[in-house]
Order: sequence, then C-alpha cells, then structure tokens
Amino acid sequence: MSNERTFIAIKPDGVQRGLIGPIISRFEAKGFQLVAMKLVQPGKAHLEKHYADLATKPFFAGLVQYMCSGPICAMVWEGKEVVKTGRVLLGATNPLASAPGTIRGDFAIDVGRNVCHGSDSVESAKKEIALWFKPEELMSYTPAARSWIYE
Ligand code: DAT
Ligand code: MG
Repeated sequence: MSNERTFIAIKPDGVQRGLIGPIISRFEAKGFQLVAMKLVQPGKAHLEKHYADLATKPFFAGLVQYMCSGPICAMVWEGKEVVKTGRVLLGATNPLASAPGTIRGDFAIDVGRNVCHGSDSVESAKKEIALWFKPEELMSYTPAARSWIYE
C-alpha cells in the first residue's frame, strides 16, 4: 500500500538550527509525499500526551521541557512503508549511534537534541496524526511524479 502515513516532526532544535529545509528535502527526494505541515508550539499537556509511553522514564520531564522550548514543524508524510523507512531516514535515537547519511547521523550529537521525531509503528502514526492534526488539515492529492516513483 502506497498510502501509508507517518507523523514526522522537526523538534525545536531542528527549527532553530535552520534544518527544516534539509530534513524536508530528504523525504521529498526519496519520493514520499507531504500531506500536511504546520509550525506549532502546542504546550506541555500536548507534549506529555505525545510522549505518554515514556512518562515513567527519568528523562521525561527534560524531554517535555525541550519539546516545549520553541516552535515544532509538524508534518504528515505518505508513501509505501513510510513509517519504517521514515525512521531509517531519521537514524537511530542516539545520534552518536546513527549512521552517517541519516538525518540524526549527519546533523546531531546528543540524544536530548536529536532534531526530529518519527512514528514507530503504523498504529502510533495513526494516534499521533490524530493528536497533531485535524482531518481537514490532511491533503489528498495525486503527485504528478507518482508513476515515475511507483511501478
Ligand atoms: P525515538 O525518538 O527514536 O522514537 P524514543 O521514542 O525511545 O526514541 O524516545 C523519544 C525521545 O526521547 C528521543 O527522541 C530522545 C529522548 N530520549 C530517548 N532516550 C533517551 C535517553 N536515554 N536520555 C535522554 N533522552 C532520551
Ligand atoms: Mg519514539
């Protein structure tokens, strides 16, 4: 199915460091399709909900504080296996362990400043998209290059 969707976010450090363009470029160049995008600073309660699975971790409070520290570029990308492949484009959670050529591998050093977020399963992508976007903010369109990307 080429209509799988994932939630990708450029975190406050990525926005402040001018990495919105380079990060979007990698998803575009791969052939994935942008279906929603906005710059938002949604606040503590929203970020606690987004990272609810990590609530018991010792780094949770610091993580939420960092995510609240500036605007986030929230996006939805669509394409065949985009959830799994999106995370490959991002690289390992700890940037020091991320392969060169990945976003975190090329642009980050500390795990607490790893510039981007990507959903880890189709199920969590659905939850995250519903948390960050209203249905009418998600675009449905056929990209002109579609038949040059998919056989
Ligand atoms: P990912 O963002 O790769 O899905 P995750 O969901 O396990 O990783 O964790 C969410 C974020 O929390 C991660 O991007 C950075 C932060 N984080 C994870 N593990 C951490 C740790 N051991 N120390 C500090 N921050 C951590
Ligand atoms: Mg995660």
